[in-house]
Amino acid sequence: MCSVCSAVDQHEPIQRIASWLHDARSVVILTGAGISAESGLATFRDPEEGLWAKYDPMELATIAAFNRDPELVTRWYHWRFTKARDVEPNPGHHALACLEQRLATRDRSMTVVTQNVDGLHQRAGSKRVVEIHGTILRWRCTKTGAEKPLDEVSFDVFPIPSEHGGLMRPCVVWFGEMLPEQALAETFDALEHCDLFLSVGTSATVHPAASFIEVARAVGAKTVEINRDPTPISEIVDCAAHGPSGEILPQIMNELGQLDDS
Ligand code: BJW
Repeated sequence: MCSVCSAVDQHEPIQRIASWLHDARSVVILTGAGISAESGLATFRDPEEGLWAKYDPMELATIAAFNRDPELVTRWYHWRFTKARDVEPNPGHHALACLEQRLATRDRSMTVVTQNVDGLHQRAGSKRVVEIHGTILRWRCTKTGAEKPLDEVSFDVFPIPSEHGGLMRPCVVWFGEMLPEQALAETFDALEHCDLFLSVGTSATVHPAASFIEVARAVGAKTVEINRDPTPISEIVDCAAHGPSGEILPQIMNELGQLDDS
């Protein structure tokens, strides 16, 4: 505890995480909706503001829901990408982009494995981003699987007919759907070679992402959680810093800067 304000003292974990990043050779950072919260995008499981507090995931985020009511699901994802397009990356996204650059100059590698579909890591400048739950910025035909970027999809009618006789759906991974093969392969490759794993802004409840930490632990990587609230992995990580990632990540970068300069 901090002796002055009686809040939990975050300085020690921040220093520790920075020193581990300083020494790491290969870093994997798993991110979730919490990292985009400070950009103004709702998370899923917040009891009051979360998307699943207002909408039923089984009515919106499954293929059965889309087949039942494609208009409703298409309108919902249209609203979601409009929100995502209108917000900006926050200091948490920027800190990770900066970290990747900094590690690259020392010949170290870093992979962001994100569950987010909003494209904010890339807009902040992160280069190596694996989107395990797909992206809302591409849509595909339900009949042929042919993909299109958002600006080539016309949202004049809902649902959106594809030119091949199917419907256009977002390239996101719904419950019960397999994760993209290539993204999973890249993720496991990064996990099997990492010596430091950070879980940032995720409730660590959706599989298989929630079990990536086990792969990292199995190869002997140190594990870290940065999240506003405690989660099921808080007890097993080597170090946890609880608070907004848009504040904690820049603080870690500051500490790292001092270590790199010393
Ligand atoms: C902050 C903050 C701030 C707030 N700073 N932090 C094994 C066991 C049990 C079930 C399964 C299993 N394996 C597979 C399953 C089934 C299922 C599953 O996991 N179900 C669980 C819910 C139990 N998984 C699947 O179906 C997956 N497919 C699959 O495994 O295929 C094979 C298979 C099929 C069937 C059976 C078995 C195997 C696919 C999962 C797809 C998830 N899709 C969604 C929607 C994507 C599209 C869209 O965006 O609409 O992905 S659901 C939703 O949850 C979204 C997210 O990516 C995902 C994770 O949520 P996330 O990011 O963690 O957000 P929150 O809201 O949960 O948490 C936010 C956190 O941030 C909180 O902790 C806050 O405290 C924190 N926070 N502000 C820092 N400022």
